[in-house]
Amino acid sequence: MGRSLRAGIVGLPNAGKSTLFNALTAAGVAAEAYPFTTIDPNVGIVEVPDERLEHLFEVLAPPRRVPAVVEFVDIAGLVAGAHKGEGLGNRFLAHIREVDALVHVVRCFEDANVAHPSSTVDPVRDVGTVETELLLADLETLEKRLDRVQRVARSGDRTAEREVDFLLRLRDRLGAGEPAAGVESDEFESEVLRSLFLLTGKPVLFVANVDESGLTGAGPNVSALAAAVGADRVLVLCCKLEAELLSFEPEERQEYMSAVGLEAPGVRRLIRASYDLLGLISFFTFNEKEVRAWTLPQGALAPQAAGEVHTDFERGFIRAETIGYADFARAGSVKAAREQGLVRSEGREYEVRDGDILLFRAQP
Ligand SMILES: Nc1nc2c(ncn2[C@@H]2O[C@H](COP(=O)(O)OP(=O)(O)O)[C@@H](O)[C@H]2O)c(=O)[nH]1
Ligand SMILES: [Mg+2]
Repeated sequence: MGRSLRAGIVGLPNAGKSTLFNALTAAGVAAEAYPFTTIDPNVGIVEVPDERLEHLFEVLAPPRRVPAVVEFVDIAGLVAGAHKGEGLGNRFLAHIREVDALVHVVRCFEDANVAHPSSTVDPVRDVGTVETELLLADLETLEKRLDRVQRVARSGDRTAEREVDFLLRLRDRLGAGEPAAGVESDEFESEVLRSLFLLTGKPVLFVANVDESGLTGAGPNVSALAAAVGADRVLVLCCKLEAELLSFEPEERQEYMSAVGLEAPGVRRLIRASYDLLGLISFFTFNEKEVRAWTLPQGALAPQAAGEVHTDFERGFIRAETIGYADFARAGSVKAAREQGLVRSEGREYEVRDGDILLFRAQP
């Protein structure tokens, strides 16, 4: 139940990973509401900012509000040669396997006082260095599996033969520098892919870590990065500024952000971008104790939403009383929504929409 999204922050040394991690996690959350999360200094639990939840909290007024959270992991130790155990090597790779998505911090800021592992600032080269390590680690994983499955296939095992075909196709793809993510695969192949836990199979959001001056206009470093990985996967942030913002009072913070041309704190933009990248939506529940936001993949059906809340709810799912968020906001209360016929009864096949408020009816 209620598993949160886990994002791993990766990048070369001195790219600004820990600075970003500190900025993200400084606000802190009440951990007792999230018993399923890990206790580890490199793991930070960050609330998903959501105005809809705040509005529901105000209107329904239960004792507490429980936002959805994202876990960010500061994954240090990536250097050229990591796949061979250089730097923190294997430990680093093991950490990456455990996350759902990667936030890849790329150094775009110039600062003579901060050493760069390759002396010069060159975001495209740096991205290449990191991606090569991930590809090489995946190729090793593939070789090991191939070795094993090929032996089985030689005995005429049809399933193993199918797997070998797919593994060879994957190996060609990775060998050509393409990530495992996006490979065409049927149902059987997708299952094989999942079982491999490949590092290049994860969605990646790039954070272009710029100077303060780089926030308003895209400098040559950001343009080059955007051209290399696709502009829609690049979020421009000044990690140092984000960390500094936290020391300000709220009003001062707003003033400072306007002065440097920031609409919202980077934390907010980063979480929003992660949700979009991963195709995640939110739904809400409430009772006399709390109003709560939950995370679901787009396309998930009502019983899966119920299962997030309580495993028993998924098994015993009958139907969910559902109010669209916009309907609720217009009606102003659950009672009014009911009177206006805006509370729908949805069954097992209902695809949950972003912002839905769900009341589950389950067999006890
Ligand atoms: N000038 C400047 N320095 C930064 C920025 N982000 C991080 N730094 C500095 O770069 C150094 C390395 O940052 P850190 O977050 O520890 O990098 P990590 O090795 O990727 O975790 C620190 O001294 C930071 O203060 C930035 O946006 N601008
Ligand atoms: Mg660090």
